[in-house]
Amino acid sequence: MFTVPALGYAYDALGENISAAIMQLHHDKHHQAYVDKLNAAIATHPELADKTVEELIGNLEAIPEDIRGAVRNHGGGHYNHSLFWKVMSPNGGGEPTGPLLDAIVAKYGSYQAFVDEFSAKALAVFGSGWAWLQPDLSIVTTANQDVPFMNGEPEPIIGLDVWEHAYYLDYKNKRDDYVKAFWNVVDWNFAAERYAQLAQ
Ligand code: MN3
Repeated sequence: MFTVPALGYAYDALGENISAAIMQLHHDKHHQAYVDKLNAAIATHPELADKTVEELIGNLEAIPEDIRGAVRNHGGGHYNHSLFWKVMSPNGGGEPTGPLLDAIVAKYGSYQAFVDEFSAKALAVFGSGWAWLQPDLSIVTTANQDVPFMNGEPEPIIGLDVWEHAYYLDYKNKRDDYVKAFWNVVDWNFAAERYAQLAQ
């Protein structure tokens, strides 16, 4: 049985960037719903019960057709949100350091140029989806709860949820203000660790 991982910080820890009301709803209700529906799908195929979420969504062709859509949507939702909670931190913000910063500057010219490009792509997602920083430092977007990892790509370093449920309570229709606030809470230490693990 899959479970929603603990946040690792208080609901109100991200301050005005993302309110406690959003964090509680997003973590306790939305993420829980993905987990519940993933569990319900897997319960119909006990042979999959021992698989990790990475094993499930990383090999969707192997999933029985009758639950493939559910595993893609709800397994993706579980994987993506589990990462998202770790990408943010009350001690986040600022700029990356070390090899990750060097690589970002080498590719984009500056940290700010990277932020601008990532933000523009996140704002351009039509409807619900995500923006991702991949280990090769490309910036890609997906619809719904898809993640490039589903298509044989490496796991992402960071991801930004641009579903309305991630920001509507605080920002209404102003996704751009939410994306700006996201940079204030990105945990670049976590991202640097993932980059060290996942690059190459
Ligand atoms: Mn979400």
